[in-house]
Amino acid sequence: MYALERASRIYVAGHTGLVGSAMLRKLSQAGFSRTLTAARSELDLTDRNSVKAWFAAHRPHVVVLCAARVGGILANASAPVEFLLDNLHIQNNVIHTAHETGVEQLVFLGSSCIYPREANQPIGEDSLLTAPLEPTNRPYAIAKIAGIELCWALNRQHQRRYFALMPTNLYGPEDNFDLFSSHVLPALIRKMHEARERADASVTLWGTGEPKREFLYSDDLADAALYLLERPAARLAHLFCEAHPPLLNVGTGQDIRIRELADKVARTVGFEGALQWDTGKPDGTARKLLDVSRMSALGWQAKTPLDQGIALAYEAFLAGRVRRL
Ligand code: GFB
Repeated sequence: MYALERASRIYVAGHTGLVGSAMLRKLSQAGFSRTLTAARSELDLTDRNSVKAWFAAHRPHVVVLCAARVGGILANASAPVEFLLDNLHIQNNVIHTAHETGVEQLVFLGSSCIYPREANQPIGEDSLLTAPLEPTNRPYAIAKIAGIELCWALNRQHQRRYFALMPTNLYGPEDNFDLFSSHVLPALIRKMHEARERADASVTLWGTGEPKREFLYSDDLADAALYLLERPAARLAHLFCEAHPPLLNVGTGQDIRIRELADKVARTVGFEGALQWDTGKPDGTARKLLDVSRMSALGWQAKTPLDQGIALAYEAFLAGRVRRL
């Protein structure tokens, strides 16, 4: 297995997004000096020939694949074709080309929505493909499951060491704060911040507020990815055993009702008005708490408590550290 060195060429695909930017911060803090990135104008990841030419020119040793079409519940439901096809193109091009150019280690990023809608809670890695998916994000989930399968197939057939991390709902700097396409936490921050500035009496949130979600600060996910890349091969034997797909859940092990999350965001932002719930908008899955015992057994735990993370995300929003669409 490739031993990571401070001089390794690590390609972070999707470096301007929520996860990719966190990965760059982490690698830079840890002293990796040869991180590779490519602007969208320079490299279209949906185009196989461009990806091949870029890999041939830059020869990364390791790839962290953070690039993806992502979005919240309504974005997924309103553009199912793009959520399926863009993700399949990006991941097929990057993972396959990485293999063809001899990249020994690759981290692929998925999402907890790959698991069945009615999975037992907390959701263990073994529940993959055991029952139907949540319909609001099924196209995205199926693309991500195909990416896991590709990593697993390359490991079996070509002795690669490619693995996938399944984070729970992420948030942090460089998040998408667009009110239609964002995830819930950035949406709540922006809605309540703007409502406070306008002195509105109330904000309208989506669904019933009853679903529960688990939230992970993006820098914690980057920390987990680097932690695993630096582990000796023997410690990761279970991850690369042929009988199981090479995936690990990454989360905090704790979830919260959307209603309670809204109260926390209101306190952070200083919004004192009322919360109204638009029940015409979808709730999505009722709960998706990850079982993080495999990561815990490997010695890793999330470090950022939710209250601190929300404060950091709000600071980033105020400082304009947001993803431009
Ligand atoms: O974060 P979110 O958009 O996506 O929504 P999912 C989480 C919950 O928050 C849902 C509620 O029950 C929403 O109805 N919510 C309340 C809001 N107010 C708002 C709001 O103003 N904006 C948004 N966006 N939600 C996504 C998947 O599912 O999770 C993706 O669609 C991915 O594929 C991602 O897996 C992690 O948690 O339901």
